[in-house]
Amino acid sequence: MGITGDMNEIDLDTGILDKYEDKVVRKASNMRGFYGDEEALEKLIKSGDPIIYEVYAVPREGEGELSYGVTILHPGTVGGEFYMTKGHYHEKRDRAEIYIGIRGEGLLLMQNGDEVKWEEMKRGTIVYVPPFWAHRSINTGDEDFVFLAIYPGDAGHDYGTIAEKGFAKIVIKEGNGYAIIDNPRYR
Ligand code: M6P
Ligand code: ZN
Repeated sequence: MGITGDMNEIDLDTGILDKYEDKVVRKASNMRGFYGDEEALEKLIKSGDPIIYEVYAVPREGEGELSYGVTILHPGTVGGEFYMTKGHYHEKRDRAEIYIGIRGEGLLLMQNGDEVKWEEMKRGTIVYVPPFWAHRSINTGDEDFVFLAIYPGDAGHDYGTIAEKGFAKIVIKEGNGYAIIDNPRYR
């Protein structure tokens, strides 16, 4: 890790960034309140508190700039719900984002008010998250789901709205695949 210049390199097979300035690690204990089955989450925390996901970012926070980062979302479930990111709106709601799939498979769940949509992602998938849409990624596979995200430097992360209300849909394991169902806890 160190201060990066304007050039960087990503290993397109692993998603590993040569240089990054911010590393965020979210363990099971950082995800309290985000899963329907709170008991299952506490059990997971007690059994070693595994890392759910890691973000390696190069932030450029000024207006007009772009930030980017790689997220490595590990495989697993909590009470039937797949491992996922917290998800957020942008503090500046009118800021968009682009996701590029690198490895593994997952979903990008998006929400604007009560309206929900999603896209499947794998290596090479590009998804445009329009302004005003909250976004959460979900690992629906059995290996790491890795993607690159690029977003306006001044977008900011608003986690509060999602932490309070959740997404209107949750993604659960069903057989060898997944099902997207109404979130019974959605407010
Ligand atoms: C993507 C981007 C980042 C975000 C990360 C993890 O890389 O959208 O801005 O931080 O995913 O998601 P979250 O911040 O919702 O935990
Ligand atoms: Zn974002």
